[in-house]
Amino acid sequence: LMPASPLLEQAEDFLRLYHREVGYAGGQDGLEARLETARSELTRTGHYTLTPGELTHGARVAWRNSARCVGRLPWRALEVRDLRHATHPDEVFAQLLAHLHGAFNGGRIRPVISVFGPGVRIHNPQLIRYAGYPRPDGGVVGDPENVALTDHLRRLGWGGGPGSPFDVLPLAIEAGGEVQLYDLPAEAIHEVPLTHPDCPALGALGLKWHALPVISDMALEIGGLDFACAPFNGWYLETEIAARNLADQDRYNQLPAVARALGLDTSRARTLWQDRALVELNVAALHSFDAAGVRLSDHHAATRQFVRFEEEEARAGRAVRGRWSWLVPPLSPATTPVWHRHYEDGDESPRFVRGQAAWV
Ligand code: HEM
Ligand code: NRG
Repeated sequence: LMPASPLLEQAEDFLRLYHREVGYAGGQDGLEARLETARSELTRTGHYTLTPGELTHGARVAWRNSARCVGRLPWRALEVRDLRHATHPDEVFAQLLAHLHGAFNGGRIRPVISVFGPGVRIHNPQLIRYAGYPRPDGGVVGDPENVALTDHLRRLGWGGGPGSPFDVLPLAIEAGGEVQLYDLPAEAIHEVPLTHPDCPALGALGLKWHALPVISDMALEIGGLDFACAPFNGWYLETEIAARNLADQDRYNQLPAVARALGLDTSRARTLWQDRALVELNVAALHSFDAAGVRLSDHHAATRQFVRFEEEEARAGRAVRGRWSWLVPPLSPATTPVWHRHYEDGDESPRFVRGQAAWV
């Protein structure tokens, strides 16, 4: 009899899940044989190795299990790049450029994840992030969310950018205990300037956002194994950019400027100038990404697709976990179907787990 080990148990759970959902050649015998190779590798080395097929399915299931993600319908289409051999920072950076290029795909964004080898970590929470520079008056030039990251990169030796509100930060890639900084070349960064279909003054505010959200601070956990560097992307939902990043008072805080561009009466909250500015900023984001040919979801389509995901999962006999407060969009929430539904939160493996920030 095997000594009970948590890693062995998690390995067996995942290999059984893989067999249920994908299947080993040879049916039940195939599963038993695979369990045996995993057990013997674990006994010999304290570790076991996922096959490329297991890694691919594990990453897709981690997306399917992401309770805070409203975009899960196409979970089977996630492209998984098996880069477990890559452990040198230069190689990691080159592969990240290839990831950005393939995922952007000329604007027809594809969901992609790159899974790197042991000892690799990216300090940036996303591959594309805008610097935040504190001003003497207590304000911030750029993205206030990234002030600590910006400071950390400076301490690692970054000289600083031109000082615009949208300076793209360099990447800090750690491998084998050593950290190196890399500037992203301009051709790796796609941005969309925001214009409004019938308010040119909104376009004149000089707002923009980057096309790709590539989350790089979450570990991918499959069958008890942790892949600390496994950056993934889908495409943006318009509310992420226009109802939060550009709108929140502790982010770019652009609603007052948008309201002025729209000529709204901002003297009292009761005119609903913030609400009206918010809607038009979201209209601008959808209009601009469409005009640029860059994929961007809207909260009505995305939430309807999420309900389809729930229906497909029910048909497959699987429970869907969800965190209501994250699934519900921050704009016109009660006009979307998820507002009216109940969700059970949960955290099943395979899953994505946020790592600790490198600077704390
Ligand atoms: C969270 C949409 C693809 C995994 C979210 C959020 C949105 C979203 C709106 C909430 C973000 C927030 O409020 O800050 C989408 C859309 C996708 C997509 C439209 C288009 C395909 C993916 C992919 C993965 C993924 C490909 C992983 C393979 C997650 C995870 C979270 C999340 C783990 C929680 C992040 C956190 O805790 O900060 N997604 N997503 N999503 N998504 Fe998706
Ligand atoms: N709200 C964050 C991004 C979080 C993840 N969102 C996605 N993920 N769409 C922001 O930068 O605004 N994705 O993998 O597509």
